[in-house]
Amino acid sequence: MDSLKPFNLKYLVLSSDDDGIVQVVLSRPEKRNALNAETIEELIDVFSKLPRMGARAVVLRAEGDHFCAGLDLVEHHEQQRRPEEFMHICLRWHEAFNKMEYGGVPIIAALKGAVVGGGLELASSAHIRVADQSTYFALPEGQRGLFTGGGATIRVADLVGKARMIDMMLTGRVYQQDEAVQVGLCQYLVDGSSDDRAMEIARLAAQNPPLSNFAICSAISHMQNMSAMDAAYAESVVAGIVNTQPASNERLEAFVNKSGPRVRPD
Ligand code: 1HE
Repeated sequence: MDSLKPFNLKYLVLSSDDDGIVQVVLSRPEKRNALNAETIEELIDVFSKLPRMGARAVVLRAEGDHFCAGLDLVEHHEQQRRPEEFMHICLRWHEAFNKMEYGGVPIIAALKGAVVGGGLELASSAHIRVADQSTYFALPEGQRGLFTGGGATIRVADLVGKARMIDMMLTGRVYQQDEAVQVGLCQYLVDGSSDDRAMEIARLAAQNPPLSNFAICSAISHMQNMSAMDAAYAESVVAGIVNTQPASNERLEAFVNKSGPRVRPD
C-alpha cells in the first residue's frame, strides 16, 4: 500500500505492515484520548484517504488505559460555542464517522477502559468492536447536561436499540463485560489484549477480496438507509458486481474441484 509518510498528524499515530493492515492509534492518553476539534479533522483526513491508499483493513486502537473519553469537554467549555458553531462541530464528527462506516475498508476497534460519550460514537462507527476485561460503555451526556452529537442516535441506537440508549442517557447506566456483548455494544470480549485480537480479526478480514470487503463495509450501511424495495434492488446490483468478480471465480473453482475450504463449526 502507499506510504503513510505524507500524513501530518498530532493526535493520531499511523503504521502499516506488508499485508496492508493499518493501525490508527488515538495518541492523547494524558487526556484519555478526548476528541478535540483537531483530532476530528485528523480522523477525516485519515479515513478519507486510507481506502484509496490500498489499506486492506484498519485496527483503531488507543494509547493509555482508556479508549476514548468522548468530546473534549475542556475545549468545549473554554470555547463557549454558540449553537450554530457546535452544530458545525457535529457535522465534522459526522463527516469523520461516515468516512469510517461507509469507506469500504474493514475497521476493527480495539477497546479498553472508558468507551464513553463520543468515544462510543467513534467505536460504533467501526465495523467490529473488540472489548477487553477493562472496557466499559456509557453515554454520560445526560448527566453533563449535553446531548449526543456524533451519530449515537443512529449508530448506538442501531447497536442496542432505542430503549437501551435512552436508559443509558437518562441514567448514565454503564455496560461492561458479558452484558455489553449481550446488548450488542461489542461483538468480542477477550481475556487478554483487545489490540491483539483486533489484529487477528483484521488479518482474517483482509484475506477476503477487497471488492467483497468494500461491499460488506459500505453497502450494508447504505442499504439500512433505504426502503426495503430499494435495498433489495441495490443488493442485486452489488451482488451482480461482487459475485462475478475474478477473485470469486477463483475461489469457487477451488470449491468445485474440492481444494477450497469447507465451512465447519470448529
Ligand atoms: C478530558 C476528558 C474529556 C478526561 N475532555 N479532557 N465524556 C465524559 O463525560 C467522560 C469524561 N471523563 C471521565 O469521566 C474520566 O476522565 C475518565 C473515566 C475517562 C478517566 O478517568 P481518570 O480518573 O483516569 O482521568 P481524569 O483524572 O478524569 O482525567 C485525566 C485528564 O484527562 C484530565 O486532564 P488534566 O489536564 O487535569 O490532567 C482530564 O481533564 C482529561 N480528560 N476526559 C477533556 N472528555 C459530539 S457530542 C459528544 C458528547 C460527549 O462525548 S459527552 C461525554 C463526555
